[in-house]
Amino acid sequence: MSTLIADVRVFLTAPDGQNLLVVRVDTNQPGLYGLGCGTNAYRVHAVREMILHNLRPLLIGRDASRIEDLWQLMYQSGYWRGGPVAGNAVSGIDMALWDIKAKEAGMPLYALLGGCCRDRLTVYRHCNASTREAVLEKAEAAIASGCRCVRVAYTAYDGPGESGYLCLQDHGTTYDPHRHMREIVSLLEAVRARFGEEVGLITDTHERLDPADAVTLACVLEPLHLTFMEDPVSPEQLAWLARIRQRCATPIAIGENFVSLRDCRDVIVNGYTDYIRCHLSAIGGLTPARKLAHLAESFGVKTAWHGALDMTPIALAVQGHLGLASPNFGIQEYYGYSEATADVFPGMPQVEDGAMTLTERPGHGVDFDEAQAAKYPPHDRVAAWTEMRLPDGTLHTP
Ligand code: GCO
Ligand code: MG
Repeated sequence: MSTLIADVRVFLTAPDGQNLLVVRVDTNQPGLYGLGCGTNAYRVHAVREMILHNLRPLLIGRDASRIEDLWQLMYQSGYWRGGPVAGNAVSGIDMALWDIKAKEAGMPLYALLGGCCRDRLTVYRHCNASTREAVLEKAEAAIASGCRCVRVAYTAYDGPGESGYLCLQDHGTTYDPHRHMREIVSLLEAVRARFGEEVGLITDTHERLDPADAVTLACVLEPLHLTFMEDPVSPEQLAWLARIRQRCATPIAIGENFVSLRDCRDVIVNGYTDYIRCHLSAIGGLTPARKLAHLAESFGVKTAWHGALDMTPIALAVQGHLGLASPNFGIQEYYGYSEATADVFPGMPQVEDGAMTLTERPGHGVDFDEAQAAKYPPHDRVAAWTEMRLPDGTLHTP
């Protein structure tokens, strides 16, 4: 008997403060369901509406085993294709369908994807703080726990007499790009000097700099032998990556805010990046991510999928399974979720000795506790960090 899609449900929850979106696809087989992540933390309601009003009616009664066909059907069913929201909606369903298929096969997802080609999924940890000492302390703790690679940044610089923030991500109001360049170089030098060449170093430029400044920074950082410099330019300015390549050997990682496979394809085939790091819950899920991993492999590019807190542990697990089965896995971003998130997502990935581990259960291995999730309702807070301004008040578009 075919496994048919019986229902598609959507759950919103915010156990770590970020809005998360979980998709549950039920089947006509008793007890067989799949879970996926369709999180776009800033647009969860729009994604939910699209799933419930457009994709659910499209999918009910269809054969759940035909993942590729259903992906194509969902992708083109609204005539205008692509973009965030639609990409998130498709991602949530797609991951759930892979979960169902692996459960039916009785295999952990990585086995279905071709099996392990490595023993460990090396992670990098975030060591962000507002002072150099605090960053060094965090890096020390991460390294002592077995972590072999750290991503360092000032989240804010609010020392005495300072009028604003040197802010790379959160909590900020004012952003001074040139100060960012100066401060990040000396911070990275300090971390390198303290921990030596054995430790991998990452910095996230977060598309904050003008492209010409990003070229300069990449050149200045060359002697520090970074694992990578992340997102030096925005998706609108990808052509500038060519200049970085011409000028220096600092490795580049890009892609967390790409929503089109065309953006990824161009940076891969042009040799603009060393790592591709999309948000699997935005690009359409595992189906396109597998294709991307294969494309990247054939061009000598590694994966470093986006692993921030604005995605569920389901997406993190799916990335992990893909990483285990991809010869060109590079490194996995890992923030670390709270206890509250662990209660909502039993079986979520864990990190030990600098590596991420997954359960061996059939499927992606992460479950969803609806009652726990209901304790953390979603919110309508406006994201403050995307309204960052230059010292003269100009809105600074990341
Ligand atoms: C990262 C990212 C994130 C993003 C966040 C936006 O490298 O992990 O830059 O921290 O800022 O995902 O919501
Ligand atoms: Mg980033």
